[in-house]
Amino acid sequence: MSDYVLLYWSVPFRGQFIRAILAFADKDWDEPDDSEIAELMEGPVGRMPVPFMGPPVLVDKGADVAISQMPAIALYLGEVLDLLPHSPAGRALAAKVVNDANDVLDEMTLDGGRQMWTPERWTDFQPRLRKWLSLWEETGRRHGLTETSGHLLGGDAPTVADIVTATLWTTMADRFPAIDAIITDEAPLTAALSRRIAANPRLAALAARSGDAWSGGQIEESLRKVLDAS
Ligand SMILES: N[C@@H](CCC(=O)N[C@@H](CS)C(=O)NCC(=O)O)C(=O)O
Repeated sequence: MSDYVLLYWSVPFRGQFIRAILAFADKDWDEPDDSEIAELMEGPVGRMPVPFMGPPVLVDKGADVAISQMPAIALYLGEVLDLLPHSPAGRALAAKVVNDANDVLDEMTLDGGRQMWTPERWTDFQPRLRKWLSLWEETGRRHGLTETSGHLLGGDAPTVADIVTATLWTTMADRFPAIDAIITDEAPLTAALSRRIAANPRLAALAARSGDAWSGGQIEESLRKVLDAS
């Protein structure tokens, strides 16, 4: 029996960060079906493991802890699995990177599909996507990241900042060649770091079993349509 339960839809989107952190640390986890998550979400708040609006939710059974909000879960796991920088500033920067990654997902899905991608919207978004990538690149540069070595926030070992970075950019790059080209062009150090971290055998195995979809839903369909036409 696993120590953790992860409530997240069966797509490699926001919850994939949490899967990646658990996999990197060689932890097992169980995932209930999408229908069970939907039932829990729509049911009384009093029956939820933690009061939450949307998944991911992580239950750490051994510690009797349940947490929602992706960055809070990532930071919790970083703490208990020793995947955070050791200085207070480093820990805060790791939290910042995880929050940036969450913002990128929101922007890439136009806030969870409130609007659909059109060629005009995608063109208008390009400078902003490149700016996000340049933030990663500059962060790595300031911490000694090179094409072949180093970590996003420096240090000798990967932290949640590296795992989240790799998951964010490689999950998109593997599904959308046009986005892969933008990532490599704008942020070569980040792209190389992401590929190095994603080559970890447990992360590679997670990626291999994660299917071809990304966020799912109509918003992914609209993104694919725009990218295919570009
Ligand atoms: N800020 C939350 C966002 C959670 C969220 O938007 N979850 C999506 C899936 S990625 C969902 O299904 N939400 C359903 C809802 O909010 O009703 C987090 O970082 O975890």
